[in-house]
Amino acid sequence: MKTDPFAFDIIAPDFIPSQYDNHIERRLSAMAGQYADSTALAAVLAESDPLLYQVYELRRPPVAGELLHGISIVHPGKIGDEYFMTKGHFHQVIDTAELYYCLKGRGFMVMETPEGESRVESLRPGRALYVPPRWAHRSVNASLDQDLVTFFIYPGNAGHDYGTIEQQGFRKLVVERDGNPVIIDNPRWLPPK
Ligand code: PAN
Ligand code: ZN
Repeated sequence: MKTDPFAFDIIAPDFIPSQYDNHIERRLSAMAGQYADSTALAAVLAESDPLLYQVYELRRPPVAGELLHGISIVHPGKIGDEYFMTKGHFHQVIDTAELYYCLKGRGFMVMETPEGESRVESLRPGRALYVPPRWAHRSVNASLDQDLVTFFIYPGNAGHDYGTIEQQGFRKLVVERDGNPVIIDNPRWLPPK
C-alpha cells in the first residue's frame, strides 16, 4: 500500500494528535486482575469503572518497514496504593523494539524480558526511552494530579501479546508510600520456568 508523506500536530496541553485513526479507551474492568489490592479494586468497581488510559494511534499496514505511532495518555489515580497504569505487553513479534518520548507528567516505564530481567526507567517531559526487542513494557502514571503523556513509535508488524502479562503480571509494581512512588516486588509474579 502506497502512502503519501503526511504531517500532523501534537500540541500542549492535551497532546491529542490532530489526526488519528484509532482511539482506545481502557477502563479498570478491562484489567482488573492486574492490580494487587483486590479489596480496593472491588470497592472502586462497586462504585464506577474509571477510565485509566487512552491511546490515539496512527495505524499503519502490519509490515516491518512501516512505523505505527501515536499518543498514550495515562490518567492520574490509584487502586489501593498502586498507580494507574497500562495493561502492558510483549510484542507478538518479540524481536521488535519501541521508542517512547515523554511529553507531559511524571511516571515510570516498567520493563522485563521473558527470562525475568527487570528494569524500571523514569518518564518526565523531554525524556526519550528505548524499549529494546524482547522487553515487555508498561507505563505507570506516578503523579496524582496530571496525565502522563508519551509519544510512541514501533514497527508496523510488531503486534501485541497481552496474555503473558495477564497471567503473571510484571516482576515490579509501582506503589505510593508516604506520598512518594516506590518500586516493590510483585508478590504474585512467577519466575520463568
Ligand atoms: C503502546 C501501548 C499503549 C497502551 O502503544 O499500546 O501505551 O498500552 P497497552 O497496549 O499495554 O494497553 C505500545 O507499547 N504499543 O506497542
Ligand atoms: Zn509496545
